[in-house]
Amino acid sequence: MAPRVLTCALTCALTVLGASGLLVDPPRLLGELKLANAAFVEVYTAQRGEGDDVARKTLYVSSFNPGNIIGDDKVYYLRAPGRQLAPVAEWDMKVLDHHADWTNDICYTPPEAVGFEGVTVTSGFLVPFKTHGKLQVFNTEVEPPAGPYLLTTLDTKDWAYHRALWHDMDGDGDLDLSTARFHQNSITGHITKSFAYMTNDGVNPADSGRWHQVEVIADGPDVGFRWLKLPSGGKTYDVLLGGEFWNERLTVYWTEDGDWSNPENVQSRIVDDTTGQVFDVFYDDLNGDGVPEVWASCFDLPNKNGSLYKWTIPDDFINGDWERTTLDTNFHPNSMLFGETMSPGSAIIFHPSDAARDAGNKPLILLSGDDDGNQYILQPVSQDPADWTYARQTLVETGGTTAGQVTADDIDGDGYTELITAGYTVGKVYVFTYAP
Ligand SMILES: [Ca+2]
Ligand SMILES: [Ca+2]
Ligand SMILES: [Ca+2]
Ligand SMILES: [Ca+2]
Repeated sequence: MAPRVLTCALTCALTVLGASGLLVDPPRLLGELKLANAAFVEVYTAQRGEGDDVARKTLYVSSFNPGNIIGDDKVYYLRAPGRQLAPVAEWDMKVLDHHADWTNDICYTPPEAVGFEGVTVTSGFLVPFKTHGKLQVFNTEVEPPAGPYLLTTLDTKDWAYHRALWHDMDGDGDLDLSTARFHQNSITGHITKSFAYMTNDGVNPADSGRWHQVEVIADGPDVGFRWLKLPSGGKTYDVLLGGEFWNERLTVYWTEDGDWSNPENVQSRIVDDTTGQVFDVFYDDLNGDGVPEVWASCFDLPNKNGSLYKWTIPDDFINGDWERTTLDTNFHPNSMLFGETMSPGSAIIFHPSDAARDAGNKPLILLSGDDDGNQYILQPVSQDPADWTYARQTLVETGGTTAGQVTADDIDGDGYTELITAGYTVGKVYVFTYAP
């Protein structure tokens, strides 16, 4: 079924709002690619390699299927997608990996981390046969990419990994691999949460080194997290922002000297424990005042209602008030026979064009409804930094139970942004452009 791009009601509403000249016309569909269980999508522009920015971009798509009980959930990649926009339907996706169960975020790995540029593929989930997650690093400087190099060889239980960010955790100058993870006891159902890092001792992952693990926070960040620099008392701190799914709270963690190697030195503050489940957390300047906000997609499980919130970070993140604003609400997931569902999900900010960014306009938000099967564009109705009102456009109705992740990038370098979104249940990747 073709996606219905903007329902009539919304189009009419937009026409009215468009008269103010503030809202941008929706992007046009460039094409759809059939790809079974397409889940997470990312585009990274390599620092190293031949050619211009367009040539050095790679699209990654991960997938998972509860029916693949012997574990062949694939991760795909496509070099220079912007050179192949016509037609999208014939994109020849190559397999990056088929060694992991239930692959999740595909995270960027900078050359300064381990000597080569690449990606880290995270994996693992709750469902039977998919509980043994991994952190696998690939060298994408070579074709085909080399790997996987497994950095979780010393795991002592099955962990589900959703994000892995390179960050110097012990202050020695080497980037370590920080990650949030969780484990469910198969008998009691109890969930163990763990924020940890894999220690970079200068051993190249390709040399089969065993990267030893340090658990930094027990019972804390488990899925989504970000690294921030925030001020308090005239000092800038290295801050871990945790979107805690199982604990249903937004939390900040810090140490006095930025050394995370001793868990006893970690301090914390709960920012908000009234959000419900936090699907993911973000850090961007949404209102164009030059100061980033924290924002998150959250789901109130008892009331089956999803919301997108932002928090204004106080001048003193430890002692000040974090003011919350609801950017949008009333997201309602489809139900499933087995397991809980939620909405909304992943998101990214973008400008429709370089011209809009250069003009200093507020960014738009591309948001996945996840288990409501849709994807949305949230557009600020005003350029006033004090106005947090957004108009919601439905970009895609996949027609299936669950949509996937979303990303935005000018993949062909023409100055207009492309939106790339996954339809998980229907097995499709959609590509839109703001180019006329
Ligand atoms: Ca280090
Ligand atoms: Ca080190
Ligand atoms: Ca701001
Ligand atoms: Ca473009």
